[in-house]
Amino acid sequence: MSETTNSRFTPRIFSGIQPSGGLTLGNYLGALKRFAALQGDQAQTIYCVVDLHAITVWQDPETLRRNTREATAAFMAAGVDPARSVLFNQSQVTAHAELAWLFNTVARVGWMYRMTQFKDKAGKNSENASLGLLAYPALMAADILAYQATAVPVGEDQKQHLELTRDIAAKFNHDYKVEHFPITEPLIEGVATRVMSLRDGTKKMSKSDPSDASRINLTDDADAIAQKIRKARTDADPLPGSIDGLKDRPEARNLVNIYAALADETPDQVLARFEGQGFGAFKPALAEVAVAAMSPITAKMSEYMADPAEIDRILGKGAERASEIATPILERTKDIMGILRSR
Ligand code: AQP
Repeated sequence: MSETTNSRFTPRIFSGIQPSGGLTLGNYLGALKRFAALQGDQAQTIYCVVDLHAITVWQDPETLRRNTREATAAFMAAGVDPARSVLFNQSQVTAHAELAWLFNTVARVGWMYRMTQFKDKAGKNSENASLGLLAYPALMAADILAYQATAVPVGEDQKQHLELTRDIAAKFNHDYKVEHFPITEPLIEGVATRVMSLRDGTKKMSKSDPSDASRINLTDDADAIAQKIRKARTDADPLPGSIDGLKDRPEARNLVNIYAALADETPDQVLARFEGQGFGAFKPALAEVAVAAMSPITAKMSEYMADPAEIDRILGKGAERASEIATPILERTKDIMGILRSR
C-alpha cells in the first residue's frame, strides 16, 4: 500500500508518554508542547499515558500510580485539553494489549533485536531483560494502529520504533491482502526533537538518567532550574553568530536549541543576540527564559495533583472515548485474521 492511500483513513494523531519517572524538559519540548499545538488542526488528537510500556522495566506500584497521575497533570498543564483531545492511560483500554498480542504474531524476532532502545535499556545482560522490553515496539504499534492513526508526533529517539510500526502495518496488510492499517507518518519537527543531557551533550535528556542534574524536571522550582542551568556542562569559547558554528560543541548547541525552543525562536535568531558572548552571559538569560516558560506549567501541575480523584475521572472518561474508537478496529482485525467469537 502506498502512503498516499492513507487518505482513505480518518486523519488521526496518536502519541504517548511513559510514566516511568517524572517528566522532563525533553518530554515537554519534544512531545507535550507539540501535542497541545496539534489540537484543533484537521485531525482528531488522541494522547495516552502508556503505563503498560513503563512496566517493561521495574516500577514500584505506588510510584507508578503517582507517576501516571502526574504525567496526566503534565499533559493538561502543557495545554492538552481533555475536551478537545482524547486523554487516558493505556491499560484502561484493553484493545492495546489485545492488538499487541496479534502483532506479536506478525512482527519478527529479528526486528525486535535490531531496536537500539532495546539494546540501550537491556544493556550487557539482555538475557535478563523482561520479554516485554523486547516486545515493546509491537505494543507501540498496537497503541497507534488501534486508532488507525495516520500521524504520530514523536522525538527523534522514537523514529526507529515508528518505522517498525509501519513495517507491522505493511506486513499485516500484505499477508491478509487488505488495506486495514494506514502506514503512519512520523511528525518529527522543530528544534527540540532531541533535547540532550545537561551533563553530556551526546546523551539524550532522559527521565531515568541516574543523575538528576542531567535534566530539568517539570516539577523543578525556579531555583532548581537556575542552578541546573548554571552547572550545565559547557566550554570556554564564545558563542558564534550561527548554529553551524556549533557543530562540534554538543553541549553549547543543546543549550542554544533549548533557548530557541522555549522562546519560539530559531537558533540563529538566538545566536544573533549572543554572538561573541560566553556562557557567563548566556546561562543567566537561558535560566530566565526557562523559568518564565516552565513555572506556569509546574504551578498548574501541582494544582491538578491536589485533586487526584478528578484526574482519575478524566482518565476514565478518556478511556471510554478511546475504547469506542479502538474496539471496532480491533474487532475488524480479528475478523480479518479469522478469530472466532461467539458471545
Ligand atoms: N530528550 C528528549 N528530547 C526530545 N524528545 C524527547 N522525548 C523523550 N525524551 C526526549 C519524547 O517524549 C515522548 C515520550 O517519551 P517516553 O517517555 O515514552 O519515552 P522515552 O523517549 O524513552 O523518554 P525518556 O525520558 O528517555 O524515558 P525513559 O528514561 O523511561 O526511557 C516521545 O515522543 C519522545 O520522543
